[in-house]
This record gives sequence, C-alpha cells and structure tokens, in this order.
Amino acid sequence: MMFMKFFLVVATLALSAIAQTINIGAPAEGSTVCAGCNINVEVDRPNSLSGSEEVAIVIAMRSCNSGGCISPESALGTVLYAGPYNPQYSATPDWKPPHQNFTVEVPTFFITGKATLSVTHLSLVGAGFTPVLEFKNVTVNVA
Ligand SMILES: *[C@@H]1O[C@H](CO)[C@@H](O)[C@H](O)[C@H]1NC(C)=O
Ligand SMILES: CC(=O)N[C@H]1CO[C@H](CO)[C@@H](O)[C@@H]1O
Repeated sequence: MMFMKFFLVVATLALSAIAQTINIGAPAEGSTVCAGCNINVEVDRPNSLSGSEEVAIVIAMRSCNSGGCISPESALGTVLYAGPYNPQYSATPDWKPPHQNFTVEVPTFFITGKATLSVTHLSLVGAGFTPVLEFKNVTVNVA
C-alpha cells in the first residue's frame, strides 16, 4: 500500500514537472457556497524542477443551469478574479505546496444550483519561455 502511494506520488510529481499544473486546493469538489458570500480559493502550484514564470490566473464561476456544466476552455462565466499569481509556502510550515489564497465574493445574483468554479493559469515555462495555458475546475453547489 505504501509502495503504491510512493509510486503515485512520484508519478504525480513527474507529471507536474512537465505540465506545471496547478491544483485547486479549495473549495473542494462538491462543496456548497452561497451567493453573496466570500469564499477562499486556494490555488496550489506544486514545486517543479524546471523553471517557470508566473503570469496570471483568472478565477471564474459559471452556472450549470444554462446549457449544463461547460468546460472553462469554452466559457468562463463570471470572472471573480483576474490578475497576478504569486504562490508561496505557508509562513508556518504545513504540508502544503506553494500556494496563494484568494478571497473572492460569489455574486449575490448568482443562480442557485450547480456551478463550475474554474482557475485559468498562464505561465511561461523553461529557458525559451514557452507560454502554457491551463484550466482547472471544480463543481460547487450554490445555495
Ligand atoms: C490558505 O488557506 C488554507 C485553508 O484553505 C490554509 O490552510 C493556509 O494556511 C492558507 N495559506 C496562507 C498562506 O494563508
Ligand atoms: C465543466 C468542466 O469542465 N468540468 C470538468 C472539471 O474537471 C474535471 C476533471 O477534474 C473534468 O472531468 C470535468 O469535465
């Protein structure tokens, strides 16, 4: 079991080193948020070997009520944050990778029901500064 876990971790690390992928640390998949409330969006960026330069992220939410849950690549919906991304280790050591927390407000007018919360990430990777755009999303329930 431990052995399996070890290989899974190694495989995950190898993958993130290539893809520079970020992860949505919070909110968790399937969690409930409320319209008009502040939520903490934790954007993790596991440390990788190859250098990368952060450019920006966009945090957005789109209701699944019209046309179902759509991939953030096609439509982001309501933009809650757009700007710099500067992941850091926690000041008091924990097991978290470098990350940044964003406090964003779910608009009061947001339609209740399922919604896609997405993080769009632009970074420049390697010596050639190759632009890499990636999308991550979790499904939340707006109450
Ligand atoms: C970010 O938020 C998480 C809770 O989701 C917390 O555990 C962590 O310490 C926070 N990090 C910083 C740098 O404040
Ligand atoms: C609407 C949408 O893009 N959903 C995707 C969210 O991310 C998962 C993977 O974590 C995909 O399977 C979903 O299709």
